[in-house]
Amino acid sequence: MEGELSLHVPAGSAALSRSLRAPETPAPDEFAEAVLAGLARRPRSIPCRYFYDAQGSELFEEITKLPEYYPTRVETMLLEAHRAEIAALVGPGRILVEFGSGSSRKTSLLLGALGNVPAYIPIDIAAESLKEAAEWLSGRHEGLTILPLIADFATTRALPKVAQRKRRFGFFSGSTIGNLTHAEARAFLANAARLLGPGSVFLVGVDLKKPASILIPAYNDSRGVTAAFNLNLLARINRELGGDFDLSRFAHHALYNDQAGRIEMYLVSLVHQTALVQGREFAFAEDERIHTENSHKYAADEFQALARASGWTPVKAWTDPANLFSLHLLRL
Ligand code: AVJ
Repeated sequence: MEGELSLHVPAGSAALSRSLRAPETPAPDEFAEAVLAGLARRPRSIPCRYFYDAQGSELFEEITKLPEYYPTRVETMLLEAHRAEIAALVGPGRILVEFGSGSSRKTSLLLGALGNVPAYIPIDIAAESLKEAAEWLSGRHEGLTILPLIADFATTRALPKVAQRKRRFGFFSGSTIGNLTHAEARAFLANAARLLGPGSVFLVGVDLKKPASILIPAYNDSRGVTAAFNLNLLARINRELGGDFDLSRFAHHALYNDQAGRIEMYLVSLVHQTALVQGREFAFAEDERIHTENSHKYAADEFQALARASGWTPVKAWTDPANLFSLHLLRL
């Protein structure tokens, strides 16, 4: 396979390797290019993966603890309730590959139930989170081989060589798939199928469609943590790209787009103003907005149709009694 990473870990050893940086990993100035291009286009938009610098990752962890933000809590509850059944369906001895692993807190539940896991490969763009997560996990799962991969999960084209020795079990939690459009989600699932390979299984956490009266508060919480998370994108531009955004003159805005079945987040300019980024000036009209995130919601059968269209066969789905969140087990 071309562009394949090779890494050798002695069989059966307790190894916490250094993170591997995938060849596809965005270069540091990719952030600058994405911001400059995003602010120049109409409508303005910046990809949501840039939320996750060290401070953004911390703010996201805070979001997951908010009373209004049900996804993390409900998904964790579903994993706790069904992990034994999931483990039985997945079977022992598979290498666990996690896409957009973040803090890996939910993974620990799966690892406990799975028992024999030859290696765990967390893939995330946030190098700091990966490091912290690997340390936290290695303290809880003695002898587990952890091979962190710093990469954008959406563009990862190869796994470390060691991952090809055993069958794979993919895990994509938190409804991160919701950040992708339907077309992108299909492409991602098809790429994951190629990456994980024949005989693999895939567990995907997907946020369900529900009334906007529940969705909106989840993305516009009363403590303003989601607002701080969104605004941190401008703070990050100021820190890393010599920006001079006045954060007090932008507001967080979240809406539910019923037609598209998704939450959309924006940063809205409260006044007519200009901002500098790497010496380039951008003018904002009052009420002009920067699109910063989509978070698509799927009915369970909608997601299963998408999975089928990408080559996967749904095995089983689990939902909570209030129908807030779903876990889908797929096989190739
Ligand atoms: C991490 C993408 C799943 O869409 O719910 C939380 C990110 N944005 N609050 C989501 C997020 C605002 C979250 N995902």
